[in-house]
Amino acid sequence: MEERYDAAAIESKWQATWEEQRAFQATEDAGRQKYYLLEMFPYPSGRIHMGHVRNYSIGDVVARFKRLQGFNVLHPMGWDAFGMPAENAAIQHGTHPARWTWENIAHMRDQLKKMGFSYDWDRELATCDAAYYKWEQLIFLKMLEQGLAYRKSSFVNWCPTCQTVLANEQVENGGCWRCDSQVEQKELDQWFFKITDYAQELLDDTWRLTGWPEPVLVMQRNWIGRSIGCEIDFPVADRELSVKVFTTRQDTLYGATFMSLAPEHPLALELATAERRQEVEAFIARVRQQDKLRRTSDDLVKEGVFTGSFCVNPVNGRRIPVFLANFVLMDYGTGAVMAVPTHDQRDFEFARKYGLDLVVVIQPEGETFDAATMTEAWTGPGRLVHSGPFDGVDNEQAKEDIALYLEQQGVGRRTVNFRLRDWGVSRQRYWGTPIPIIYCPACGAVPVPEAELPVLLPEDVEISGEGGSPLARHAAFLNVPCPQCGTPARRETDTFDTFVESSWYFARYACPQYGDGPLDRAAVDYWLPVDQYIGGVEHAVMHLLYARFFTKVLRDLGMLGLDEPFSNLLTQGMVCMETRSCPTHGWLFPEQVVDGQCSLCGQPAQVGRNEKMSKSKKNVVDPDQLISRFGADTARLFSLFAAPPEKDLEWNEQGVEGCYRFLHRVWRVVLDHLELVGAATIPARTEGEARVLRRQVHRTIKKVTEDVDGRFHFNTAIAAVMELVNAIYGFKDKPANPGVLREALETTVRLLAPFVPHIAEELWARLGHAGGLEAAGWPQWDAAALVEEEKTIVVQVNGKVRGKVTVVADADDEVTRQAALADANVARFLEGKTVRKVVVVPGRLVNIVAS
Ligand code: OW5
Ligand code: ZN
Repeated sequence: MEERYDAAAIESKWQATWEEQRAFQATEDAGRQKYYLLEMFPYPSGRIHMGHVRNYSIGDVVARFKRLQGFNVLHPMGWDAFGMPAENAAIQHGTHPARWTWENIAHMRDQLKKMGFSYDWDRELATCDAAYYKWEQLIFLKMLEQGLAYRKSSFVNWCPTCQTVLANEQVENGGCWRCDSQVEQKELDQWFFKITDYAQELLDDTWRLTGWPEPVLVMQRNWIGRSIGCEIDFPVADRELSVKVFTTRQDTLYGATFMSLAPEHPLALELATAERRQEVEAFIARVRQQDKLRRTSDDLVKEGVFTGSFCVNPVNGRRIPVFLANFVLMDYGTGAVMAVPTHDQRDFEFARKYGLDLVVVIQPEGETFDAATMTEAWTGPGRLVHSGPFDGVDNEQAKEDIALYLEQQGVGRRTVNFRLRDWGVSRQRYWGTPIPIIYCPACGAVPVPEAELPVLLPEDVEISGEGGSPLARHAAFLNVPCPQCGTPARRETDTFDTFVESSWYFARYACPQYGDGPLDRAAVDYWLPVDQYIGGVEHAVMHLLYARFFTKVLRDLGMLGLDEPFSNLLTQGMVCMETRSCPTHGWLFPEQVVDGQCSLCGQPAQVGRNEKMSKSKKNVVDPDQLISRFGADTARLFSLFAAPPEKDLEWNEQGVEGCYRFLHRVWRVVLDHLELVGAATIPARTEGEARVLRRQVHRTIKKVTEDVDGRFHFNTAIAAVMELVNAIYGFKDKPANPGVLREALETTVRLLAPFVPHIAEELWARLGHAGGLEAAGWPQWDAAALVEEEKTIVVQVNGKVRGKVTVVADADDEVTRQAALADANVARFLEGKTVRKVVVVPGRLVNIVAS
């Protein structure tokens, strides 16, 4: 009786074996070449989703492939365990964030184990574990010592009803996500990391990250946003005061017709004249309520108020009115903008609204703008007009010339500016790493002494989502003596942004249990950098930039010896699926669609676009279902085969079934021939069909090796193995060639090992190998087997033999014809003649008719 492919049995058997053997445990070994493969660690949200399955299947192929190639592979997994979802769950369902998180971790760990991913579970870490965040607190203290962490006042979203700070994602259309009250801006002291100190290095090093996708590098460069600009002093008319503006468009200086200040600008009230003061104060109060993100968005309604004061343009003496404007923020440049409505869209809208002057100072080639009839600002290139001595100069050149002129006149200076802001790391949340600071009425902000770390996050708190942080109501946590003077003091109740944890976890995996500091130099020196990092493209900027920043900081603190954390980066696309909906019942789950109809009412179900999987659109597939129906190997194979990693992956049922059927075919072809192949060995010489199969075996090894190694063309690699399996099925002369057949079957199994490790191990064992696939290593192709047989072809010119050429045995007519015409001897007999006809007798003869 034929034994069927039983994925569940095979998978649990091999998972148990790997666990028992600690098969993926990594240890430093100076004698072996290391390979550190890392996938972005998950938030323990509850259950794994298809995005995880894809990310971790891709990673596991690389880890297993490198292991088979003999590398000492580090492949760890852990949990990005702090963050808002745990608190939201607590608010909505009353479960404690800690319990919610640890239960989710336990469940997701099981799910990952069921997928057969080859992690070194001994190195597992969770960022909510004090054994991890203790060291993060220490790093913070060291940064503080170096001036890389500092405190400054900054604005947060505040819900007056819930009496709590809201994260940007908790603000929906300007309202609180929970109670819909109008969100206000509240000024709080917060901690910042000085990432701007590293802006230039972070930018420069992007040019050395040759293993990163270009689009990610471009996004990072734009985010850092280096520009050359000018600081220009505008004297206030009739006063002993001046306003410093920052601009990157000094070429438009002659077109400045008013000035816009951030309402938070320190001179805002100073410049308000007596009769305008009331209005100015009201405006400032109103803008404070507006959310900062919205204030910079394009569709914001531009609003302002005239202060009553004027400034003087230092290059042409023009008196320009000074406004406060809602779209100007204090954190960009100097908080004061010289407004050039003809060449800046926001200034244009503002000028039209308040009836302010417009002067065109840049004219593009072939156009003549008239300020009166312009409908939008011109932000493109052109030559200067109405610009005194600079008329006619190309505007890019004018940026240089005017900067120089301002410096010579002593009214301005050239500046290098970055769009990048310092990283605000304070979060007014409970479920995070406590910031190790104590506020003393006498000494101010005092760092917690190192010996007192960790500052433990207390767990006996009640989370309601109202009334501010639960830490502020926890007396035992809050009230402590000042470490410097002993007076009663209060702990910082803010916690770190969770991106702080993910900025260094990759280094901690080198020494997850190390107890003498954040990092064990010997271990990190051996394992780092990460050779290959894999994750979603949504982390192209923040996470990947913060991790690069931390690497440089840890280097400068002497904890690491490298400049960049990730040598190679692979960013994966989304997992998508068609949406389906019913006119009456809205979105439908896939299983609610039966024969194209809504199973609730029978109306035809409409097929929508392929979109990112989401609960709300019901276009989701649960990995657990997939595993229980088909097994982990099929789930893995489908996520690798359906699309190249960087592309979006479109879910389709047929694709999954196709993968499942393929594994059945592999199973059957091996089992059916176990007896025949016995202990046969590969013969030294093969002929005919056997030789052709052997050639395909070795071609496939070569193709899969090259496709997988650094190129991640898993789909084409798998397709090549599928073709090989077809060829084995089609190989007729099996009884006479057991050795060739054995080689073909074994190669199939070995090549599939990184993709579908369970079935591969099982079949390898069935083929009589006791040692497991890793011991066998990655197959090598035999160059001799790749060589195609050659044939000698006789070439006749007008019926007489004039030459002989050698071509591969299965060369087609065109190749043979070209080879014949190219032969030197033949060419001699064709000199001065015209070729009328070429007859090819495949494998034997070419006859050229010429006259
Ligand atoms: C998945 C990747 C993601 C990341 C990794 C972990 C998702 C790709 C896009 N802890 C941080 C994190 O991102 C990483 C730190 C290093 C900062 C989906 C998503 C998707 C989403 C949902 C669903 C299906 C598919 C189902 C929704 C229904 C729920 C019931 N992506 N593709 N498909 N952690 O846990 O989010 O970028 O590399 O793996 O992801 S994470
Ligand atoms: Zn004190």
